[in-house]
Amino acid sequence: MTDLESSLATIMEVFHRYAEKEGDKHKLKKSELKDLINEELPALTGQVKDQATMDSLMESLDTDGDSELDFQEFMTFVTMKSCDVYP
Ligand SMILES: [Ca+2]
Repeated sequence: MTDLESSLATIMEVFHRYAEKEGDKHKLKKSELKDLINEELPALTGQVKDQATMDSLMESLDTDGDSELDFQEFMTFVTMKSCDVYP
């Protein structure tokens, strides 16, 4: 695999590792997203402790309003974070 292909596979693997913890295995609920951020993106985001921050992040990413993030919605977050690193 190329670097980009293996990177995409890694993103998908991390998404599923957290998504399958509770409930729908193909979607991240807010608590799973919080764990993913705190455990996998500590340098980029810092620890998210504040519930209001999580609530507004979830609200902005959850475009279909089902209170969970599917892979496509999660990728929006990855894109936002990538733009923070490489504006
Ligand atoms: Ca959703």
